[in-house]
Amino acid sequence: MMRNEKRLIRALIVLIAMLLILVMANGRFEQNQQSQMTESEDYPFEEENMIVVGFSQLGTESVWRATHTQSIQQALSKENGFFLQYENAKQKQENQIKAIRGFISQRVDYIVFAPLMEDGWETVLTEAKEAGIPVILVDRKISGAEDLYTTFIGSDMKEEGRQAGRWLEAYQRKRGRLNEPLRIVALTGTLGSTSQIGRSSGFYEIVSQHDNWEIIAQEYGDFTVVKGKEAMAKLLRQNQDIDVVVSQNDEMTFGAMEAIQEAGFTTGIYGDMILISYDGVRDALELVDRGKINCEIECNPLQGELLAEVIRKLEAGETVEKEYFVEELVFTRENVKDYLPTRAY
Ligand code: GYE
Repeated sequence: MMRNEKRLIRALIVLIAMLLILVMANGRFEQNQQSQMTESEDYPFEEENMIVVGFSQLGTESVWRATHTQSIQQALSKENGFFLQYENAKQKQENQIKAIRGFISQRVDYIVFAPLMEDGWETVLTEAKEAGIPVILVDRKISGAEDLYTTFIGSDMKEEGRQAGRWLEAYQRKRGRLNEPLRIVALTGTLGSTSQIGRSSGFYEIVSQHDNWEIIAQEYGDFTVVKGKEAMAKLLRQNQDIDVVVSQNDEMTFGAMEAIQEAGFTTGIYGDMILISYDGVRDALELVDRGKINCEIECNPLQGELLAEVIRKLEAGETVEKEYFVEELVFTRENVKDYLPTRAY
């Protein structure tokens, strides 16, 4: 072989070796990059030192619920220092239990949850307690041991029920009919939920103070339009001599109004039946303004800010109250115009 050829081959070998080194080095760099990425995707909160919150919402049955979820998501945002994991239980207790177990195994800093009904949480909340994870109840409460949760943030449901009764009293008094007989039907929410239990007992408390008032029938409408309509239609099939309909949320009220209309009756100020509803979402407030719903007992879903504040207090080692109630109003045709233009939901 000529000397020049030998040189050329040697140069080629060196060149190939250099290329190989470069390719391998690049491969390693990319691998490194990728593993860094998956690490930060799996554990962004650890890296950025955020407060990790697992939130088990009970479902998406109403505008109230959607607003409640949104309020919590907005307040517990990344910008505010939270890493929020949201789970929707779709109205099934077993899904909520599963979600809470998931949060426990992930060792989140806090568990926030809106219990579908009051009973049946002892086992899973004891597990959370044993894992040392504070539980914050929002919207609805649980029955039994109070040491299974740190604090509650939501509405005073029993007071909401009383408000409905008190409004009815005032309305009848104003019309000079306080002593006339009143035949009342109730559309109630999810059986065994704090909103159903509290609103019923608060309202019945006032009803029982009037011998001339009678709750002639009650049906569960599960807080949805469809069930509310079904329940009202059933009540109307049984008895059409109804003076007052009390419906425990706006969705059931919308459904009930359809059933009432289909049966040939009207509601509201000039209607055949007095209609009282709970929540006070914008569409319902519009119906108050039009005189079709007599009274809306507000239930305030904007609980996110208060929740964030309470968690920050706990983070700072401060003691917190056992329950926090949000502020709520009563809307009638007299005051609703002041609130309608700014109603965000
Ligand atoms: O009134 C209803 C929702 O628990 C206060 O649940 C809540 C109730 C609310 O489905 O619209």
